Amino acid sequence: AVDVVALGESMVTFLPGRPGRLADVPSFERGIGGAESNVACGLAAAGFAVRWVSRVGVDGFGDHLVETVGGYGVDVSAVGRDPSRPTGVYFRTAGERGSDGHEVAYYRAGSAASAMSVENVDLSVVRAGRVLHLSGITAALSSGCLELVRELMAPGADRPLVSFDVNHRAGLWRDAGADGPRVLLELARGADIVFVGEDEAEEAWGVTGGPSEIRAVLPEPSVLVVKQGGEGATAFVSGAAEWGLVAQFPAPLGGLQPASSIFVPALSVDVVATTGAGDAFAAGFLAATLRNLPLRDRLRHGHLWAAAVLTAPGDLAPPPSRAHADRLVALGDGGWG
Ligand code: KDG
Repeated sequence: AVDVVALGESMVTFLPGRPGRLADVPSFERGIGGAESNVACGLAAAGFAVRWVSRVGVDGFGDHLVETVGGYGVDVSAVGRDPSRPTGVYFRTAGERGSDGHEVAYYRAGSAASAMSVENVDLSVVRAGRVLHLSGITAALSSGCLELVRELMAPGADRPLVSFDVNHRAGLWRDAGADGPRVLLELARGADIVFVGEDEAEEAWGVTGGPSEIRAVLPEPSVLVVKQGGEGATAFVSGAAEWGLVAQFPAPLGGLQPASSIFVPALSVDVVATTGAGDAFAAGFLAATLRNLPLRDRLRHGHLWAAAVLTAPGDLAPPPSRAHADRLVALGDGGWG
């Protein structure tokens, strides 16, 4: 049985050999990135059965993505190849996403993945896991991708639990000429577990009042996780709909109370690069969800997995071992915040 299926575009990434403006960086190191495959790789590295669904070109970068993601133990058998479109790549500078001087240059317009659609993706393969992880990036890639995401999220007996990371990428929506914030809100409202950054919610929806105000505009998801950068994260779970989740998981949802919320502080670490940290957080939270851990521990696992990526230069870093993570989580509030 498949635990998690993640669908989305991945790219070969080029990480700067030194800090500075993109115009000044003379050499780059190759890595891989892509929000959804980052989640898939983390979960597979932790021993979960994970499938990544996407499309890549018939080119060396496509081979590299499939081989690398597959090397993490992710099932890549449903990744399609498109002979007429290239695999996307992107370059970036060092530092924090969103900070001054942080530059990202995508070369992904017209990529193989941006041409994903209900026609060339096998929906039953995507719906085959307990959890389907999607993000707002896919919705921004093309109208065909948006239709695919909408179709996958449509209510139905075969719909798995849908996890949705808002991942607002203003540049992509600008290129698409579409109203990103409106679409992202619509999609988030239809998901079961939603991840959103406090800064993202402000940028996309103009919500400035923190987690409770974000919950007020997004009351539908059974689980809403608001990431508050270096401060921590707040999770909200809701009553009626939340009990729908119980049917998906074998044991009672330990520790979840209807209509409750919990804040857990982040770990304080020396940040090397923030890219991929949100994906690692989502992977850690989902890993703990699949293990039916209490809500507080789900947030703690999210923070632990994020810390591993924050302290590495690339988009990906091996998650902590389960035994190690469980020991740290068990320290509780006294040893945590
Ligand atoms: O979350 C990290 C991603 O942003 C990065 O891997 C690239 O998928 C990517 C994107 O579209 O920004």
